[in-house]
Amino acid sequence: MNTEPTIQLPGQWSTFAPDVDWVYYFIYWLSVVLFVAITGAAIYFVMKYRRQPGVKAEPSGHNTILEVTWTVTPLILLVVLFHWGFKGYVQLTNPPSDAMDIRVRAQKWSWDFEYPNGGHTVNQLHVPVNRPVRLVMSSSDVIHSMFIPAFRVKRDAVPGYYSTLWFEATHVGQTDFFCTEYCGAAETGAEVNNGRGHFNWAGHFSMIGSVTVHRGAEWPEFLDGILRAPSINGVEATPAQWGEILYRERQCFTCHSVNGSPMTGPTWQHMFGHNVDLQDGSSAMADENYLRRSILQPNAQVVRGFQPVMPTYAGQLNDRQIDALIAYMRTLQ
Ligand code: HEC
Ligand SMILES: [Cu+2]
Repeated sequence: MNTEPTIQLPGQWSTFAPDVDWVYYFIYWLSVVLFVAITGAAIYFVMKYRRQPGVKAEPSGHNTILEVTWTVTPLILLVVLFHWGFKGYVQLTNPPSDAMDIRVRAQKWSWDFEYPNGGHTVNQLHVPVNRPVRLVMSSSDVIHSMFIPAFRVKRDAVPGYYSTLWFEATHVGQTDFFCTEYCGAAETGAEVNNGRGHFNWAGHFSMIGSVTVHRGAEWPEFLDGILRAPSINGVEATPAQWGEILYRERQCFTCHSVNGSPMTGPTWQHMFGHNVDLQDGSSAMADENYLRRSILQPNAQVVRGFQPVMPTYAGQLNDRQIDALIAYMRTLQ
């Protein structure tokens, strides 16, 4: 297996990659040979049978051997290709029964991954090496599509339907995944930095992320880590520091600024401890209970002047993470 990229294909990082590449190169070289042979024959015949004085054009009649050959040869090639393709398709769609499940939720414009212990990551998929993993995917709005080139796998995430995708990574390291279904874009109203540049648009192009393949021994440590406060220079982060990390990791920044400018959602600056005007004409005090409810049931109390477009984080953020986010909001006075 070649884990380095070639001119045509990315490195081979999963058990599928060698087979997929074999079929790919077979079709590629078959096309090259047929292109040269057919174009060559066409040029040769154009020269050989060009109009010549004194020679009358006449059909040459049947040539049974020739006709059988050009019918049977492609037939055999196509049957072989179908056989390989179908075998590969069956493998790709049937995960082994001991595969580890990761729940994938796609939405405009991010990916949420939920691991067996209930921990989450956003736009960063983590998997262990040499172990079959099954992604159980859904979408909460439009059709998205998960494509991991180095694993040679791709499948749509469809609203109202679970689709699955499985692979077994064979190489430790970090690679990219993409959304390969154009899923729209919108102006965010303010400049945001998503770590790959400054934008005042969010959209399909923001649905790019990384896949980290961990050594088997590091995997339990990774699972543990997503439930705990991260450490900064070896010291466990304070709740407010953790909240700031979650603000970025969980993509709150795509709709909420911390500098006073309204975006798709209200700014978090001067929010904690102030009165908030609500859509229904009433107002509420932005205390811990109000903020917690805004995160878990965003449509229960909608802030005046904003659309009810915030997704719920119920089941995605645990209590300690919500506490950390509130602690961070509290510092933004
Ligand atoms: C898709 C855009 C979007 C994302 C992503 C988003 N929000 Fe919101 N949020 C909104 C909008 C719009 C509102 C105002 C309407 C409402 O109250 O539902 C809002 C309101 C809020 C409020 C109440 C604000 C106020 O001034 O009263 C809080 C708290 C909040 N969001 C927290 C979060 C947290 C925490 C995250 C990340 C984990 C997050 N939001 C991610 C769009 C978003
Ligand atoms: Cu998408």
